[in-house]
Amino acid sequence: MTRLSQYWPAIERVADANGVVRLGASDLADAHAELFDAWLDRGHHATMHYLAKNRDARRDPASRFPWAKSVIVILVPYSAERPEAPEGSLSNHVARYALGDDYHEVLERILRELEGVFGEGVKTWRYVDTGPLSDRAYGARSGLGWIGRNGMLINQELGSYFFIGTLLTSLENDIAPHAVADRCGTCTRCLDACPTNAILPDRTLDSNLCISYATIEHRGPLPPDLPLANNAFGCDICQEACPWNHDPAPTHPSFAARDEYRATPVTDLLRFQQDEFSTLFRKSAIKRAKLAGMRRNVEALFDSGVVTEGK
Ligand code: B12
Repeated sequence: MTRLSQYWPAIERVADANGVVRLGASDLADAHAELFDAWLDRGHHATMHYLAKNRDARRDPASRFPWAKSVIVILVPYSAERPEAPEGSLSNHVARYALGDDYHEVLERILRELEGVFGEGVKTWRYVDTGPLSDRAYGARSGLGWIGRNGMLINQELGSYFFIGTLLTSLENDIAPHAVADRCGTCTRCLDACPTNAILPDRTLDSNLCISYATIEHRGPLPPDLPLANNAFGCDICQEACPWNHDPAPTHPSFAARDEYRATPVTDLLRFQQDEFSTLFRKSAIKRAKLAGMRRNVEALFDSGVVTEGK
């Protein structure tokens, strides 16, 4: 068997059993690779230098995996609701995607289950964020949504509060994507809401200005005069403003908001030792910011008067 459609019913079954809410497939062309190159050339990746590596593989994934012919794309929803919590709780200051388990591990596990559908002779490669490949570009190409004005892959029924996982396969793609229209229309709510004007007219963003980048990826002192709004880790402002997020899908169980984050005042992080940090953020994406980064972010919330007690 050499075509994806022959495995599709089994893939759909396994995906469904693992909490995947949308499934799609496409060929390997990334029709927008030039947009990525321009983004890098303008320095909009800030200090995320890893993104500038393997440009050839990004333009043509088959240059790295000569057997690769198609990509399967999965969407898995995270918590669209912030849990009820006392003022000053950690959960009030963390982006929704990080309220539960680390998505890298969860989506890897799901993609591994999907690989189990194929027998000997079918080659596959899993990507969750990890490779020179735009998850959103393939999500759009698979017909799972459109690239919104805020840069997010938006699905008409789900909104944008979901993760994307991709699986390269050696099978020919014969699953036809249904065409998806751009439904942002003339809406500019995300642009108007972003307090740092990080979103650019070509639907990419300047990471140097993005609160998500500053609070998660940036090392060292925060750029002066960059307002963090309410955020100690990540930022959802451009998604909160989006009208397509008003009726989101139920959360995958692994991404349910952790109770400990409601019970922990965000200012506790100022006094945390490394072992306390590692315990609270075990299997959590928040580990990426490191203890020093989280302390820096909470200090900034104090300095701007967003958090006033607990220092
Ligand atoms: C680096 C990175 C970041 C950086 C830079 C973000 C950015 N917008 O470029 C920072 C740290 C700021 C960041 C923040 C966030 N991230 Co992030 N991030 C990534 C990562 C690792 C690479 C993105 C990248 O290459 N950016 C460069 C730009 C140029 O590429 P791109 O965003 O993929 O855009 C391509 C498509 O838009 C494509 N395209 C395809 N078709 C079309 C059609 C049209 C008309 C247009 C204009 C473009 C277009 O062109 C671009 C180039 O190929 C991806 C995982 C991955 N490997 O893809 C996750 C990813 C994009 N992030 C994700 C998430 C959840 C977030 C946050 C919501 C987290 C948070 N709450 O703080 C924010 C959202 C900020 C935002 N509005 O984008 C999800 C997005 C899911 C979704 N529904 O879209 C991803 C896919 C991770 C995942 N596996 O689920 N992120």
